[in-house]
Amino acid sequence: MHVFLKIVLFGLLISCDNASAVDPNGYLAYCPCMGRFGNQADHFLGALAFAKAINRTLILPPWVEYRKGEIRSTQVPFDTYFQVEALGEFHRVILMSDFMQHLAPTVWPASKRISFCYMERKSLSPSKVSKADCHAKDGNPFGPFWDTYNISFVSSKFYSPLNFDVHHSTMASKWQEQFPAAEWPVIPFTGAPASFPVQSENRDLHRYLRWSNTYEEMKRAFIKNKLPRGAFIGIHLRSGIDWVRACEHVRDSQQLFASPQCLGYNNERGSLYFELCLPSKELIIRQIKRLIKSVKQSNPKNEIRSIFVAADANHMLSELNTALSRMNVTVHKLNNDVPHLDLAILGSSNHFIGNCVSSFSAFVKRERDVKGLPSYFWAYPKEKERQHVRAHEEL
Ligand code: GFB
Repeated sequence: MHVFLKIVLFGLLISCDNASAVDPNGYLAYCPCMGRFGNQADHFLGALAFAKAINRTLILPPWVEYRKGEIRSTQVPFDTYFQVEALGEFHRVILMSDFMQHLAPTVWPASKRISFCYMERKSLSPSKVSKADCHAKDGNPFGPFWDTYNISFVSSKFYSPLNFDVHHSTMASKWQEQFPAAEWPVIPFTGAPASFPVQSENRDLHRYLRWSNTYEEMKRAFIKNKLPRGAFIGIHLRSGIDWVRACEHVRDSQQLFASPQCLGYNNERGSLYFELCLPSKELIIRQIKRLIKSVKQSNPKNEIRSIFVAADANHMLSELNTALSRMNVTVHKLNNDVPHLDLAILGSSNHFIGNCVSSFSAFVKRERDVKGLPSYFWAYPKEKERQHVRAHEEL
């Protein structure tokens, strides 16, 4: 018992020490200030790759969320949704709250907080006359984000012409030469040090994004208790008014948001078309029926028994129930709007059909790719006129 206690105490000492051990290679912080979850997740993978390349510990930012009726963003701790330990398999990381509580007082005192941006950013308040600055806390979510940890900046640093593409140049060593850790122990970026959509080289880092125990358990309970036994298809429907407006840009673009995930980063697998962004209800039903039939043929022992629908606006429950009742397939959704639980369930379905343009769908596709699970996109590949007519006859 005595020896056992000693071992436990020693273990505790080591873990306390690790929490407060300073990384001599420095730290990287950033505000996930662009877009909602899907965009932020794309950026996160880029930031993780960048932190690894310049050999700095990545400070895990909270996720920035926007609640209806609230003017300031809400910051949700990183580990609410994802395990910190799993990321540690790839690179050194620390929760922002831990860093601010245990390390910032010595590593990053208030008088040394200098924000980083590519070039001068204009202030949102025109009356504010100041020298060139990042204005890192101007506006929402910028101000609320740094305020969450009582961070203010005393000045700014512009890093132009450096960039974050560490895969195609000697960019990482340029960052290290220009901003050595001894002089710059923390580099806090005004926005994410990453591109959107995620660079193809960084997609695979998704394997280190593992759901927190809470979400893992909620997902398991839903699949076990709410869905009938047997295989299910997860589908993502994106049709809210913001999306309808965004899809108008299809006309004059080669790519939109996450579309490289199906079209290829250089359009090597096709060019953009409207249905890829906003598929019709008929197309959605047709594609689901086709998948159910094909699974029945290829895997008769594990037929599709249900559909799980995740949607931002219209879940099409009645249309889908009517269309699929003869096939003995039931249709389900969450009772409440819980986007991350939707994502976790979609990530575990036997088959997944997502929206190629949406970064919310892209999150699911990446998770499934690293797990080796099959995914498809609405209206992809493009239906040829002839197939279209034949499919109509089948309905
Ligand atoms: O995740 P996200 O960046 O994906 O933003 P897109 C869409 C947000 O809508 C999600 C909600 O973060 C969710 O809050 N949402 C979308 C959903 N689909 C679902 C769903 O199936 N279930 C639930 N519960 N919520 C882009 C934005 O969205 O849309 C761009 O990122 C821009 O910045 C554009 O605003 C119009 O890539 O789909």
